[in-house]
Amino acid sequence: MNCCIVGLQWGDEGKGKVVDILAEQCDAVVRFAGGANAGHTVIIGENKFALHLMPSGAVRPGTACVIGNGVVFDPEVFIQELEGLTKKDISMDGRLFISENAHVVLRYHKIEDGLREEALGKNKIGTTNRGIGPCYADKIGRSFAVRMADFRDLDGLKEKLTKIIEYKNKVFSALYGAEPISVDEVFQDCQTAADKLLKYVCNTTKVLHEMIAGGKSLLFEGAQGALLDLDHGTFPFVTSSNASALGMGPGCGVPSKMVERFIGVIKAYTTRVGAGPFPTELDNEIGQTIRERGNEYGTTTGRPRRCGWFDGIVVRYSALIGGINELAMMHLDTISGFDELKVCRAYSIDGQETDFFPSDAGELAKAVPVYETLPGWKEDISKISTYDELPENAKKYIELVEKITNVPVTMIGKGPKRSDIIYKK
Ligand code: 2SA
Ligand code: MG
Repeated sequence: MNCCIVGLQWGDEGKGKVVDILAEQCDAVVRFAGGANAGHTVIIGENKFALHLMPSGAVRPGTACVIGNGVVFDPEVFIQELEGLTKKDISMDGRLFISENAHVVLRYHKIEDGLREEALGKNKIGTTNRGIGPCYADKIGRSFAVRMADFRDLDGLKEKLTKIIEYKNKVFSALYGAEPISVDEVFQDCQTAADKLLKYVCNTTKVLHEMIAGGKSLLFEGAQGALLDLDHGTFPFVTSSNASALGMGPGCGVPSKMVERFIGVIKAYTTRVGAGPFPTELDNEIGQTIRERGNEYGTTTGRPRRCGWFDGIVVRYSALIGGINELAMMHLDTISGFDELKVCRAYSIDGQETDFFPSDAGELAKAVPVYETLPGWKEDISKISTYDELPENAKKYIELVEKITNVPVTMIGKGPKRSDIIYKK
């Protein structure tokens, strides 16, 4: 059975943990979108792994890890992650496959990311500064793209880089007065990457279809969340990939009809990092309490995350476009202890009530949430292991989420560890 796990909010829903749990039953974990902007935290025993590019399956010794063509690959970050795993005696040899068609994030992409954000000033997107947008822009533009396969011909790559960097230097200097980038430095990065990584570079589409034909089960791991999807999220406050489940097919070459389970990961509340509209945001003490209790700070950049009530309109929409048939609700423990809890079940936009997520960020910015208020619970749920033992009000909260989103909740997170999970039939 193949399964795809994606975030249904603005990222950081706790996908890493859900992937880690389900990876036990799978032969391979596949990344299909995003890059080193992602941050997946997996806690195993005393070890905490903060992974960015490496599929979360890496922490399980027998699991194959595949990085699909849709990922923008940052060799510098990846080599660090690889070495970090080696230090913990985790070897990737024989089980790591990197797509030859994945585009490479190079230092000029990161520089460009910073320059563009600076130029936008107060209108900036609030990117992670990992070169994601500029690298995807080069991919779509085609003329200046570098892919993993280019590492096989370093002379050819040097020639290509010379042209690319000549162009970039002209543009960066004219537009931003930036210092020139050295071809040699970028080329050296590529040489190091080729040395350490070429043995893993291959046709991952072929690898995946051979695995499927051999009866293996695959787990497709999304990065970020559906609302950060370039086409279906809150543009322009999005990332530059198809971060929703819709990105799976194009990002790895496996059609979604080969996947039976689409699991959408949600938090019991909502968070967002970076700029952009966020209707249920709590810019107050409640939001601050959620941030502290939930440790809501970015894994990649350490930025404090904006926090708010659960938004049913967001999740219903992202479940719909993703073909989601199960929800995994994380961080339920974080909202224990409140007198009452609110869940957004509609938006009021210019006095009109709607229950469909607006596709325009300007419209969304005007949305006033229409809430349903529920009583909270005071019990500590971290020691509970079955659904039946949950406080009645927690069950009512979960049932309301199911009712608004039209998707059943099958897993509930009640703490950071792998074992901190409750299953609901
Ligand atoms: P980018 O860097 O071009 O992809 O940024 C564009 C927008 O996408 C948001 N974004 C994210 N939002 C939540 N989590 C992400 N990953 C890290 C994490 C973020 C971090 O797991 O915590 O550490 O700060 C992530 N990656 C991108 C970003 O905030 C912009 O709004
Ligand atoms: Mg994250």
